[in-house]
Amino acid sequence: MKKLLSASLMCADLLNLEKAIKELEKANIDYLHIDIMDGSFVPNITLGFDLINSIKKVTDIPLDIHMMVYDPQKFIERMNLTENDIASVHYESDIHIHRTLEFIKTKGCKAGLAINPGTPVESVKNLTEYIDMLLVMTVSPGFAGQKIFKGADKKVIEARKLLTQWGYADTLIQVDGNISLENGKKMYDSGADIFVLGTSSLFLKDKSLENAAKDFKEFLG
Ligand code: S6P
Ligand code: MG
Repeated sequence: MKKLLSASLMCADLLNLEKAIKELEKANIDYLHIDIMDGSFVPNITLGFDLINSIKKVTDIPLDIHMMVYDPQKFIERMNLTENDIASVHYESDIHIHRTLEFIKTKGCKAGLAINPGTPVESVKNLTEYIDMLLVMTVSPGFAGQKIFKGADKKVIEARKLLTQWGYADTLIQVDGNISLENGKKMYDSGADIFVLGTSSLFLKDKSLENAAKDFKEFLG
């Protein structure tokens, strides 16, 4: 399994975002995770899609955009994305999800498909050809600081098993929500490759971003 770290920017000091991004560069973070919400698909609003274009101007760290919105295509149309960026949309948010995934590919970036805790892994079977990454939500999306759902590790094990069985062993698995050191290790051992780090392990009061990222990687073994 890969060991890629994606820093959840909604958990950063938003009043000093550029400073946080520079620290994340020093911490060798692999992706910047940007949560886009619409107050409807999830009951919250966080970062806006215009912010994406501003962030692109100050860093080369690839972006990992997690769209928690209905009708995601209309937002993606307005983003400037490049080869190494990932744009993920929720299976539950779009009745034309296949068309949207194909559209993401026309932007030249990678496509991710996110599933809520209640959505079975089996649901994505017909879409595997269109995705580079499966985002297994380990909490119900919308808020930072929640508790991981029971059975998240079993779901990641199942996702890894089914993707391999379907001929997509190389599809990356991302986990998002309450990825603490202990939960991260459990998810890594279950088959996850990309870890979204927020208040549970990266943005901590008593540790620098650099040390927190280093400790997380070491803990995975
Ligand atoms: C929540 C969002 C996430 C959070 C992240 C926070 O809906 O998709 O990306 O920002 O999960 O991490 P933590 O460690 O506070 O749960
Ligand atoms: Mg997220």
